[in-house]
Amino acid sequence: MNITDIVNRDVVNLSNCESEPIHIPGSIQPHGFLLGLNFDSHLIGFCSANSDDFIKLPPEKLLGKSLAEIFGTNQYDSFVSYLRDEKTDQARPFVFIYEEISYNASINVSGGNVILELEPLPDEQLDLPNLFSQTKNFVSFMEQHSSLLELCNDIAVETRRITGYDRVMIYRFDEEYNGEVVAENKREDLVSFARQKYPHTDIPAQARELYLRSPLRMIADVNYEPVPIFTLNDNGEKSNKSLDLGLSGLRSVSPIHIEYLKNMGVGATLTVSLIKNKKLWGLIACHHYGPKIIPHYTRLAALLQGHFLTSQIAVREVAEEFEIAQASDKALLKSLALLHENEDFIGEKHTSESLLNLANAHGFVIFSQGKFYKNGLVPSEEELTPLMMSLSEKYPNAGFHTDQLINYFPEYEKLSKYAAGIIYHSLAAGTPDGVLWLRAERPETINWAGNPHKAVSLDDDGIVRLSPRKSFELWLEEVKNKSAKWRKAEISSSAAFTFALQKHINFHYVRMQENKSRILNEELKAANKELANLNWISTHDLKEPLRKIQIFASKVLDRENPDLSVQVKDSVERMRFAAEKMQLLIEDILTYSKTGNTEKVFEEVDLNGLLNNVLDELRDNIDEKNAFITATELPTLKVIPFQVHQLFVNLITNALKFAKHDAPPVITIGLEEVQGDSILADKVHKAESYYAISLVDNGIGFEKEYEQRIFDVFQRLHPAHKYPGTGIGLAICKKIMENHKGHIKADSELGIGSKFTIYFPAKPEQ
Ligand code: BLA
Repeated sequence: MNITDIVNRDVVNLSNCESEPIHIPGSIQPHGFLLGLNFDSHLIGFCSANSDDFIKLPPEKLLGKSLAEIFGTNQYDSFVSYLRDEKTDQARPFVFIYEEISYNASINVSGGNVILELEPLPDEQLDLPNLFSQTKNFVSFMEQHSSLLELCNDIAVETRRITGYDRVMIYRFDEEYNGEVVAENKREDLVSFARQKYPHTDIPAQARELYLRSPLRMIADVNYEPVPIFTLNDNGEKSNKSLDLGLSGLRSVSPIHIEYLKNMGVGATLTVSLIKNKKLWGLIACHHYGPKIIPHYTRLAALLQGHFLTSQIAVREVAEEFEIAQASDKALLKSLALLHENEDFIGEKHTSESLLNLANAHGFVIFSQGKFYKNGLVPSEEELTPLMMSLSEKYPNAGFHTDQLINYFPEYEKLSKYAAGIIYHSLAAGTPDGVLWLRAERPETINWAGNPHKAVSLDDDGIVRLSPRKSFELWLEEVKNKSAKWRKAEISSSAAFTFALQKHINFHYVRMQENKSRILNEELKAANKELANLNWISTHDLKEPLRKIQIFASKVLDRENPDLSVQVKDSVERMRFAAEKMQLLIEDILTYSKTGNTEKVFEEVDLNGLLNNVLDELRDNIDEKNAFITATELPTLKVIPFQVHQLFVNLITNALKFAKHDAPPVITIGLEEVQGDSILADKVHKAESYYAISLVDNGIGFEKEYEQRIFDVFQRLHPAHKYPGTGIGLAICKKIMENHKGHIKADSELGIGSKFTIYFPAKPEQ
């Protein structure tokens, strides 16, 4: 018979231990022996070298045989039915008896093999632990304590009581799988490991992966000699068979880890996985300072402690998180109430304590419309401004939070005193407006057991030693620029508040606009009222004294008082002239204000007749200037007669006034029908047709740039002493055309003449 072992002899060192295939060592620990049966034939395909130590049969005598040949047909038959019925229930192990010695058989299926691990029973009997008292104790722990840490402590005490290890620790992982001893129960003389932290490299990923599958391991003696597993070498060559021992309790342990334990001075261990949401949350880690084997059912009792604790982790964590969430929620509701009750929340209520409490922050800042509103502990505005800019650029839409701002913005390290951690939300994308919750730096000292950065140690020659860290001397790491972590509830409360604040700001803005337009409206009304007053004042208070001045002046001058000196006469004459001008101005202003105010009564009017009336009215002026006026046939239109009358008066008076000195004025009044789209004015309907009545003169004209401005009130293009007038006439014309839903336009060329065109809708709306 040709047999061979399946020991994995690949050399493991610190640089490849992350990929060490710890599930297929090809060897076991010596406190039991292993048989691997072919799943179908039940013939022994694998056997550990130490079978001889237990049943006096070496692998050569076992490989290729049936179990019936070794243990007899009776035991074999009941084992086959056990395999069929019980599967591989650890709580009901199968017991083989060989030469009056009982062996506890733990069974698992691996690939095409059924693996049997046989350990002699300590007192020849399966010692059932008192499950009732264990459970009762656990229930009382649950009732006594609310915090998870207190529960961990109780579990450590209870596990040590049940198993008798020198030290029992509850070891908890952080996100990076660095571990911390969060609870410990130990022999009194031992140094405590409580609160110590160990780097994630101490338990590599493939080991953690394996501990999810197989939740309990025992290393009975770190000084053990691994026992090779043999198999038949069917074809005479070197076997490349392997056996997955992932679920086997006897599996031989990684030599790196053994060295680690030796460095720690530990003689034996028991480890139970604590699993939450399919992830390794932590371990119950037991140390003994000498070899230690505990029987099957005691191991199961330790496993049960693990299950107890596991069952409570999620519940307790959720309960603790819930408590925080409730407090944060309460503060959020209070903040929202303040927001709803205060129109100027930002200005008046930004210092409310509830704003800090909703995120358990030390500081809070709103940056809105170029102003900071600060609450609690916050950096200066000079320091906050660039931070706010950076954040709004990097996170214009999404929220952002961190407990270590310098990881994202190293340039703000000096802000860590107050802003080591932040929650940020933009208030309006594309602007620097936003909100910030701040947490101050929380300096922390980590008690690393040995320098975590020196997982690999160099010996004196500078050669990498194939051993884990030898030194477990405390290595204190000061953690800086870091705040406490933001919890889910705090993050979501801050988001909820920001959302409400955004709505509040928008609402506030709309209300402000409404307010503004209401005030404007009121001002407009007041102005209109004032204008009406002006009418009244003008007639009664202004016109009357002016009339008196004029009469008085005329009297003085008429009498040709010889006593009056030429200067006095001149002064009085000027006074009379000024009064006359003033009266004209008042009348024009009145007309202007009336043009907008008076009720507009439209009537069918024959514009030819209307024009004739105007020309009659201006007859003296026309004759005096020797003016020549021609007009084509004008239409009959629905207009406000007195206004259109005024319009023609103003336009013709203008043409007469701005005539050239050396040539008599020639004024031509023409008519055309045009489409709205040719007019180029805002309020004109493009699709409607218009009557375009033009007044062309040969006067002094004006420069093109004034073609628009000329219609503004008090706009003068020519010096008043040469061309007297109030500067309101054309503004009145414009207003009249607006009243008629029409338009007025000026075209002119300096020194050539002007053309005024007035557009009336051909079919005015009713
Ligand atoms: C496994 N390392 C482990 C295990 C623990 C630790 C608990 C599980 C195995 C067990 O003992 O049951 C680490 N044990 C600790 C720590 C404490 C403790 C931190 O009691 C603290 C009190 N180990 C290293 C380095 C490597 C390494 C540097 O320190 C490799 C680079 C490897 N650790 C390693 C391996 C295993 C392991 C490979 C798996 C052992 C196995 O199951 O075969």
